[in-house]
Amino acid sequence: MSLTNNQNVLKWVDEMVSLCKPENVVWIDGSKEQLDALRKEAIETGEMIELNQEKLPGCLYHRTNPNDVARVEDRTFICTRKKEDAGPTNNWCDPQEMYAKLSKLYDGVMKGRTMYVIPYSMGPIGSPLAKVGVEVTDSIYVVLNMQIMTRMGADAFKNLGDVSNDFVRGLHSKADVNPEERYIVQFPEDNTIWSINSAYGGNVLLGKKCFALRIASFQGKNEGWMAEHMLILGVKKPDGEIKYITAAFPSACGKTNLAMLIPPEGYKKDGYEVFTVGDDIAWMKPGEDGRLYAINPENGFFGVAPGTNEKSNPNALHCTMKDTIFTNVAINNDDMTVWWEKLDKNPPVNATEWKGAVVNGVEYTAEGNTLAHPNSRFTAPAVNCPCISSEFNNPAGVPISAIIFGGRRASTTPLVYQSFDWTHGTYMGSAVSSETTAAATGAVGVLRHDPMAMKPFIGYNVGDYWNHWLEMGEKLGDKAPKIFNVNWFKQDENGNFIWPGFGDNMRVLDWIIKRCEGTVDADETAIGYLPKKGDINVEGIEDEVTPEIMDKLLDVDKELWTKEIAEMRRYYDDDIKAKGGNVPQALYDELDKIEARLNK
Ligand code: OXD
Ligand code: MN
Repeated sequence: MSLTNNQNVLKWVDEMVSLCKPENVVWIDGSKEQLDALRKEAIETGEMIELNQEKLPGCLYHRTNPNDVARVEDRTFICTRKKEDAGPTNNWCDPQEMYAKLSKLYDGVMKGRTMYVIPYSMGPIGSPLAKVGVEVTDSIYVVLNMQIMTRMGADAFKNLGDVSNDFVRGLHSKADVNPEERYIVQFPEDNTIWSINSAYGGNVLLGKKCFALRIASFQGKNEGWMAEHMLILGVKKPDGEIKYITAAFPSACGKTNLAMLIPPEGYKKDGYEVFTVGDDIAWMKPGEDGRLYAINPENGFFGVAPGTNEKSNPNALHCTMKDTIFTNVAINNDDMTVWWEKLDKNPPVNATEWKGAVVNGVEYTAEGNTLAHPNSRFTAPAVNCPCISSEFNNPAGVPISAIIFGGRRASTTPLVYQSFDWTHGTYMGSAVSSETTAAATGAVGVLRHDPMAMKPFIGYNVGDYWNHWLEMGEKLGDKAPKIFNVNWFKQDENGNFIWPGFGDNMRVLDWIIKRCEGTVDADETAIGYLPKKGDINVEGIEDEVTPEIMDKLLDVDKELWTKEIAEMRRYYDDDIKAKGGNVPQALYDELDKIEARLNK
């Protein structure tokens, strides 16, 4: 039974059925009975494994094909009619050509299988910022994950009504998980996503990266809003006011950890608290009062498991204690619980590693193997989060006071600095990059540019995207959030991190909030406003962060910054402009201005 009278939806689903030729079509209404039946079926077929229901109630385990464990950027396409509209950061193909090629792969692909039709809302149902999607898939794993990650089920159609055509059409088939024929394709001009031959979350939960970032960034440009790869958090101050901040970091820079930060003791005593609105994606639009408001379009967390532990992120760990799907972590066979690297120091002796082999976990890890895949994941409902914001479901979103950019930089970039204005902040976002470490690649100091942490997710030409940022700044005027850059990863000469990070990042948020309120002064430097000596509170960590260390953390080295500016000029010229990206003149002007200030 279909769940809507919307003819646009019905017609499109019919077309997908004719193409994929499933044996059955099941509309997902989101009811408990239906989901329980699907869980049961998935357990019976072996697609999912039931974990210890006393220790991990409602939790399931799933293993993907070893060739299918991460997003595949080289097989991800933006198909716009004109190649220049996809720009230099995307793979491109003509939409008609791509539809024709993929139609052959989808033709009859669901024969003997069930097609599940999943209505979902990105954002709280009823929110003016929310959008509807429909994903058809042949995977129960996808249905169960979408139930956690989105507002899924019949209610999602309420926002759409009977006549609107404003929904994103997502077609997914795991097919036979053939990496040679794997495609993750966005057609932004048609509100359409086609994904085939993968069953890994980031490629198949089409509401997330494909819709909420790639398609939504394109929609946002045309409709006057922004879809960003940003966490959203609220900081409650001792006076009870909550200030909301978004932050964009490339992967492996701790977005989920910052979103769920637990303040240091001194801050807690003073009454500070941090609340999570989102850990990965923010949709932001000017509100009636002219300020920028953000919602988290998601309804859960698709977090990286390894490294999550009681110290790094107790709140995230807590999220995974019930109703969670684990993918590619290890199983402790003795009690059917889960384990991953750095969860604790005790790998299970009787373990099943992520590919499914039963091993002695202690010996196996001692030999240098990992029990969990490094990109193994938990899919956990947002309601499980002990510090979830009371505004999480607020249809109006939360007003944003500050936007933070950051990356992993061993040197050059100070702990924190503030842009002079929105345009300079847009420059800072365009300059986001992460440096590889010796441990990771063997080569220290290799820069990977990841503008606004959005490189794999901008659904159109990056030059137009930067221009959209500049236009949003003009629209917001003096109501625009202040823009900051942080770097938790500065190192000393011996490669040791010199900032403790994690909960202590609250000290930097504190300075950022005070800058927004205008209650703390700053030093004007060539690169932006930096904290004055003594203005980053180090109470309780004075032994670790001595005045000398703080000097290093806040150092602006003229030579390194001259190199940085030269590299940005090269990046704009060679990687963007020469390849069809229209770098706004205002960003080149920012380069000139920083250079002039450095040479003053
Ligand atoms: C990512 C993710 O890859 O959130 O950024 O999974
Ligand atoms: Mn992400």
